Amino acid sequence: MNTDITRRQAITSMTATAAGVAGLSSIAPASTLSTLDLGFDEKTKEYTLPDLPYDYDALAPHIDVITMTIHHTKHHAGYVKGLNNALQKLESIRNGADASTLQHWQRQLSFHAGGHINHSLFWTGMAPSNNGGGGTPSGTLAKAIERDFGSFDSFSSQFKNAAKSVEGSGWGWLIYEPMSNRLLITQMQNQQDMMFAGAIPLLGVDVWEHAYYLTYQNRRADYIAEFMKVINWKEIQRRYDAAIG
Ligand code: MN3
Repeated sequence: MNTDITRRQAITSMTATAAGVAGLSSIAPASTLSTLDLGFDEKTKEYTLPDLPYDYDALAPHIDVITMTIHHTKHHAGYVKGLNNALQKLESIRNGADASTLQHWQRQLSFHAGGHINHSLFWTGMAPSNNGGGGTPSGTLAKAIERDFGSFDSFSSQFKNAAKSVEGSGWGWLIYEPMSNRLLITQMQNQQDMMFAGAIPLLGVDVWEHAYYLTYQNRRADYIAEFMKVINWKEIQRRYDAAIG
Protein backbone atom coordinates (compact mmCIF):
# COMPACT_ATOMS: atom_id res chain seq x y z
CA MET A 1 0.00 0.00 0.00
CA ASN A 2 2.83 2.38 0.88
CA THR A 3 4.51 1.57 -2.40
CA ASP A 4 1.29 2.31 -4.22
CA ILE A 5 0.86 5.70 -2.59
CA THR A 6 4.47 6.64 -3.21
CA ARG A 7 4.22 5.67 -6.85
CA ARG A 8 1.03 7.65 -7.30
CA GLN A 9 2.50 10.70 -5.63
CA ALA A 10 5.57 10.43 -7.81
CA ILE A 11 3.49 10.24 -10.97
CA THR A 12 1.28 13.13 -9.89
CA SER A 13 4.30 15.22 -9.04
CA MET A 14 6.07 14.36 -12.29
CA THR A 15 2.99 15.12 -14.35
CA ALA A 16 2.43 18.46 -12.62
CA THR A 17 6.07 19.44 -13.11
CA ALA A 18 6.04 18.44 -16.75
CA ALA A 19 2.84 20.40 -17.36
CA GLY A 20 4.24 23.47 -15.65
CA VAL A 21 7.61 23.45 -17.39
CA ALA A 22 6.80 22.26 -20.86
CA GLY A 23 3.56 24.19 -21.30
CA LEU A 24 1.07 23.41 -24.04
CA SER A 25 2.70 20.25 -25.31
CA SER A 26 2.04 18.66 -21.95
CA ILE A 27 -1.70 19.37 -21.78
CA ALA A 28 -2.22 15.81 -22.91
CA PRO A 29 0.74 13.46 -22.52
CA ALA A 30 1.65 12.09 -25.93
CA SER A 31 1.28 8.54 -24.73
CA THR A 32 -2.41 9.02 -23.93
CA LEU A 33 -3.70 9.69 -27.38
CA SER A 34 -0.75 8.83 -29.55
CA THR A 35 -2.46 5.72 -30.86
CA LEU A 36 -5.53 7.76 -31.79
CA ASP A 37 -5.37 8.19 -35.56
CA LEU A 38 -6.13 11.80 -36.53
CA GLY A 39 -5.12 11.18 -40.14
CA PHE A 40 -2.34 13.75 -39.97
CA ASP A 41 -0.15 13.70 -43.08
CA GLU A 42 3.41 14.73 -42.19
CA LYS A 43 4.17 15.71 -45.79
CA THR A 44 1.21 17.94 -46.55
CA LYS A 45 0.75 18.98 -42.89
CA GLU A 46 -2.95 18.39 -43.41
CA TYR A 47 -5.45 16.22 -41.59
CA THR A 48 -7.53 13.57 -43.36
CA LEU A 49 -10.66 11.75 -42.22
CA PRO A 50 -9.83 8.31 -40.78
CA ASP A 51 -12.19 5.40 -41.48
CA LEU A 52 -14.46 4.10 -38.75
CA PRO A 53 -13.19 0.95 -36.98
CA TYR A 54 -16.49 -0.82 -37.89
CA ASP A 55 -19.24 -0.66 -40.55
CA TYR A 56 -21.78 2.18 -40.57
CA ASP A 57 -24.57 -0.22 -39.57
CA ALA A 58 -22.54 -1.94 -36.82
CA LEU A 59 -24.00 0.07 -33.92
CA ALA A 60 -27.66 -0.36 -34.94
CA PRO A 61 -30.23 -0.31 -33.48
CA HIS A 62 -28.57 1.88 -30.83
CA ILE A 63 -27.31 4.32 -33.46
CA ASP A 64 -28.84 3.96 -36.91
CA VAL A 65 -26.91 3.54 -40.16
CA ILE A 66 -28.00 6.83 -41.77
CA THR A 67 -27.03 8.85 -38.70
CA MET A 68 -23.65 7.11 -38.56
CA THR A 69 -23.00 7.63 -42.28
CA ILE A 70 -23.93 11.33 -42.36
CA HIS A 71 -22.25 12.01 -39.04
CA HIS A 72 -18.94 10.59 -40.24
CA THR A 73 -18.87 11.54 -43.93
CA LYS A 74 -20.45 14.99 -43.62
CA HIS A 75 -20.15 16.36 -40.08
CA HIS A 76 -16.81 14.87 -39.04
CA ALA A 77 -15.39 15.47 -42.53
CA GLY A 78 -16.49 19.11 -42.20
CA TYR A 79 -14.42 19.56 -39.05
CA VAL A 80 -11.37 18.09 -40.76
CA LYS A 81 -11.82 20.51 -43.65
CA GLY A 82 -12.39 23.44 -41.27
CA LEU A 83 -9.29 22.52 -39.27
CA ASN A 84 -7.08 22.47 -42.37
CA ASN A 85 -8.58 25.76 -43.52
CA ALA A 86 -7.99 27.47 -40.16
CA LEU A 87 -4.38 26.27 -40.10
CA GLN A 88 -3.86 27.56 -43.64
CA LYS A 89 -5.31 30.98 -42.77
CA LEU A 90 -3.12 31.24 -39.67
CA GLU A 91 -0.08 30.36 -41.77
CA SER A 92 -0.99 33.13 -44.24
CA ILE A 93 -1.21 35.59 -41.34
CA ARG A 94 2.20 34.44 -40.08
CA ASN A 95 3.48 35.07 -43.58
CA GLY A 96 2.24 38.64 -43.67
CA ALA A 97 -1.48 38.54 -44.50
CA ASP A 98 -3.89 40.92 -42.75
CA ALA A 99 -3.85 39.98 -39.05
CA SER A 100 -7.17 41.61 -38.16
CA THR A 101 -8.92 38.24 -38.51
CA LEU A 102 -6.41 36.39 -36.33
CA GLN A 103 -8.79 35.97 -33.40
CA HIS A 104 -11.51 34.60 -35.68
CA TRP A 105 -9.17 31.96 -37.10
CA GLN A 106 -7.81 31.05 -33.67
CA ARG A 107 -11.37 30.33 -32.56
CA GLN A 108 -12.00 28.41 -35.77
CA LEU A 109 -8.89 26.35 -35.04
CA SER A 110 -10.16 25.54 -31.56
CA PHE A 111 -13.65 24.67 -32.82
CA HIS A 112 -12.57 22.46 -35.72
CA ALA A 113 -9.60 20.80 -33.99
CA GLY A 114 -12.02 20.11 -31.16
CA GLY A 115 -14.53 18.66 -33.61
CA HIS A 116 -11.93 16.41 -35.25
CA ILE A 117 -10.46 15.12 -31.99
CA ASN A 118 -13.81 14.72 -30.23
CA HIS A 119 -15.24 12.65 -33.07
CA SER A 120 -12.10 10.55 -33.42
CA LEU A 121 -12.38 9.72 -29.71
CA PHE A 122 -16.13 9.15 -30.05
CA TRP A 123 -15.98 6.55 -32.85
CA THR A 124 -13.18 4.56 -31.26
CA GLY A 125 -14.84 4.82 -27.85
CA MET A 126 -17.71 2.70 -29.15
CA ALA A 127 -17.92 -0.90 -30.37
CA PRO A 128 -20.76 -3.11 -31.65
CA SER A 129 -22.65 -4.72 -28.77
CA ASN A 130 -21.77 -8.18 -30.16
CA ASN A 131 -18.10 -7.27 -30.36
CA GLY A 132 -16.99 -5.67 -27.11
CA GLY A 133 -19.46 -2.79 -26.77
CA GLY A 134 -21.43 -2.15 -23.59
CA GLY A 135 -21.25 -3.73 -20.16
CA THR A 136 -19.24 -2.11 -17.42
CA PRO A 137 -15.54 -1.34 -16.98
CA SER A 138 -13.26 -3.67 -15.02
CA GLY A 139 -9.72 -3.48 -13.71
CA THR A 140 -8.04 -0.26 -12.61
CA LEU A 141 -10.59 1.96 -14.36
CA ALA A 142 -13.46 0.34 -12.45
CA LYS A 143 -11.53 0.91 -9.21
CA ALA A 144 -10.86 4.56 -10.07
CA ILE A 145 -14.54 5.09 -10.92
CA GLU A 146 -15.53 3.64 -7.54
CA ARG A 147 -12.89 5.75 -5.79
CA ASP A 148 -13.96 9.03 -7.42
CA PHE A 149 -17.72 8.58 -7.87
CA GLY A 150 -18.65 6.05 -5.17
CA SER A 151 -19.92 3.39 -7.56
CA PHE A 152 -20.37 2.68 -11.27
CA ASP A 153 -24.10 3.41 -10.97
CA SER A 154 -23.37 6.74 -9.35
CA PHE A 155 -20.89 7.58 -12.13
CA SER A 156 -23.32 6.45 -14.82
CA SER A 157 -26.13 8.53 -13.39
CA GLN A 158 -24.05 11.73 -13.25
CA PHE A 159 -22.51 11.11 -16.69
CA LYS A 160 -25.93 10.65 -18.30
CA ASN A 161 -27.40 13.68 -16.52
CA ALA A 162 -24.41 15.86 -17.42
CA ALA A 163 -24.66 14.87 -21.09
CA LYS A 164 -28.44 15.29 -21.13
CA SER A 165 -28.31 18.77 -19.63
CA VAL A 166 -25.66 20.28 -21.93
CA GLU A 167 -27.09 23.62 -23.06
CA GLY A 168 -27.52 23.53 -26.83
CA SER A 169 -24.92 21.49 -28.72
CA GLY A 170 -22.00 19.79 -27.04
CA TRP A 171 -20.60 16.75 -25.29
CA GLY A 172 -20.57 14.90 -22.01
CA TRP A 173 -17.11 13.69 -20.95
CA LEU A 174 -15.38 11.47 -18.47
CA ILE A 175 -11.95 13.05 -18.10
CA TYR A 176 -8.77 12.36 -16.13
CA GLU A 177 -7.30 15.32 -14.25
CA PRO A 178 -3.62 14.37 -13.89
CA MET A 179 -2.44 16.98 -11.39
CA SER A 180 -4.79 15.57 -8.76
CA ASN A 181 -4.89 12.03 -10.15
CA ARG A 182 -8.68 11.88 -10.34
CA LEU A 183 -11.55 11.29 -12.70
CA LEU A 184 -14.12 14.02 -13.32
CA ILE A 185 -17.30 14.33 -15.37
CA THR A 186 -17.49 17.49 -17.46
CA GLN A 187 -19.76 19.13 -19.97
CA MET A 188 -18.52 20.69 -23.20
CA GLN A 189 -20.42 23.24 -25.26
CA ASN A 190 -19.93 23.22 -29.02
CA GLN A 191 -16.64 21.39 -29.71
CA GLN A 192 -14.37 23.08 -27.15
CA ASP A 193 -15.99 25.41 -24.64
CA MET A 194 -16.00 24.65 -20.89
CA MET A 195 -13.02 22.27 -21.09
CA PHE A 196 -9.91 23.17 -19.10
CA ALA A 197 -6.15 22.73 -19.38
CA GLY A 198 -4.89 19.41 -18.13
CA ALA A 199 -8.12 17.54 -18.84
CA ILE A 200 -7.39 14.25 -20.59
CA PRO A 201 -10.50 12.98 -22.38
CA LEU A 202 -11.34 9.33 -21.76
CA LEU A 203 -14.98 8.88 -22.79
CA GLY A 204 -17.20 11.32 -24.67
CA VAL A 205 -20.78 11.27 -25.88
CA ASP A 206 -21.80 13.61 -28.69
CA VAL A 207 -25.10 15.31 -27.84
CA TRP A 208 -25.37 17.55 -30.89
CA GLU A 209 -28.77 16.91 -32.48
CA HIS A 210 -27.03 15.53 -35.60
CA ALA A 211 -25.87 12.61 -33.43
CA TYR A 212 -29.35 11.33 -32.58
CA TYR A 213 -32.25 13.27 -34.09
CA LEU A 214 -33.19 10.84 -36.89
CA THR A 215 -33.95 8.04 -34.42
CA TYR A 216 -34.59 9.82 -31.14
CA GLN A 217 -35.86 13.30 -32.16
CA ASN A 218 -36.00 15.38 -28.94
CA ARG A 219 -35.42 12.36 -26.65
CA ARG A 220 -31.76 13.01 -25.86
CA ALA A 221 -31.90 10.93 -22.67
CA ASP A 222 -33.06 7.86 -24.63
CA TYR A 223 -30.13 8.25 -27.03
CA ILE A 224 -27.65 8.56 -24.16
CA ALA A 225 -29.07 5.41 -22.53
CA GLU A 226 -28.49 3.54 -25.82
CA PHE A 227 -24.99 5.01 -26.16
CA MET A 228 -24.13 3.44 -22.79
CA LYS A 229 -24.80 0.02 -24.40
CA VAL A 230 -22.08 0.45 -27.03
CA ILE A 231 -19.23 1.94 -24.97
CA ASN A 232 -15.91 0.25 -25.76
CA TRP A 233 -14.70 -0.03 -22.16
CA LYS A 234 -11.55 -1.87 -23.23
CA GLU A 235 -10.50 1.21 -25.21
CA ILE A 236 -11.48 3.58 -22.38
CA GLN A 237 -9.36 1.43 -20.03
CA ARG A 238 -6.45 1.70 -22.48
CA ARG A 239 -6.75 5.49 -22.49
CA TYR A 240 -6.89 5.55 -18.70
CA ASP A 241 -3.81 3.33 -18.41
CA ALA A 242 -1.92 5.61 -20.80
CA ALA A 243 -3.08 8.71 -18.91
CA ILE A 244 -1.87 7.49 -15.53
CA GLY A 245 1.40 6.32 -17.08
MN1 MN3 B 1 -20.98 15.20 -34.00
